[in-house]
Amino acid sequence: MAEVPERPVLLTGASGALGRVLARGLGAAGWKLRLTDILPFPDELPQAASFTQADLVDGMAILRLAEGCGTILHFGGVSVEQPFTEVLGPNIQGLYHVYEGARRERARVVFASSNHAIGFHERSERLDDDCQLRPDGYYGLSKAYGELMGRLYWDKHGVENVNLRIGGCRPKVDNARTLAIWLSYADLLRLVVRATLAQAVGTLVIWGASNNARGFWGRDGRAVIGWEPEDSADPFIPQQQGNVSGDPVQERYQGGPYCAIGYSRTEPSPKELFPAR
Ligand code: 15L
Repeated sequence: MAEVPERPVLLTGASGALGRVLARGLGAAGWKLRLTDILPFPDELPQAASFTQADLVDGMAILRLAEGCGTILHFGGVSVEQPFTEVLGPNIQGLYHVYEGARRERARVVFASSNHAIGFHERSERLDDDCQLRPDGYYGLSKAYGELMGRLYWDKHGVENVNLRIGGCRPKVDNARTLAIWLSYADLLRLVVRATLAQAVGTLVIWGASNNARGFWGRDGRAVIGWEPEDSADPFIPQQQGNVSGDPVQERYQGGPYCAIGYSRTEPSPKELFPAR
């Protein structure tokens, strides 16, 4: 029989696309799940699961939900680029509530970080887990903050955490950029299982991408948890390689469309570069 965590697992963002994949997969494996989201849970509840509708900004609610849990899978919060004021509550304050819950319960945090924490690296670069954080918007900034929160809580309180820098986790490879960043649902599920069950993890960053030949990312902490992706975007190369945006900012950077949102940099003119001439 598949291994099951000793203590219950809290899953935030349970009603979101990835939360639903995890609730279904982990529920089917017999995990004792405490699901939560600001929105109602749209699916049938797995057998050993409960659901509580709650806002991440409500600290008391999150601390109560974390009581007795051994792991918090933090997939909740704003999941796309939004104005700063929209991101602030769920992704910054909410993250603090999650980490405080983990500290009190001696629980591990598995955090859904994102490629948008490093989105302003150029596509020609191959990045390792210790590359500079280069967020491509307020959403990406909140994910970078989340990774740093993990660093702080490990160093100061010994709270273990695994930060999954997820690429594009969706059912299908939908364009040329996704050929590099695709993470299949099945690879995500196996990744979260290993991040939860692995013995000692400290604080880790793992690139959340399947085995894609066109990938941007290299070394990370996957060996510590014993995970390797099994799927690949490669079969979709012929169909998707020409499916590009035509926007130079999007195509230049790893974060793609997020980099172009509100982008106001202009290339310096020769006069600005060489004012003396
Ligand atoms: C993300 O972080 C988002 O949550 C997801 O909706 C996609 O936009 C993905 O990044 C991506 O970069 O394609």
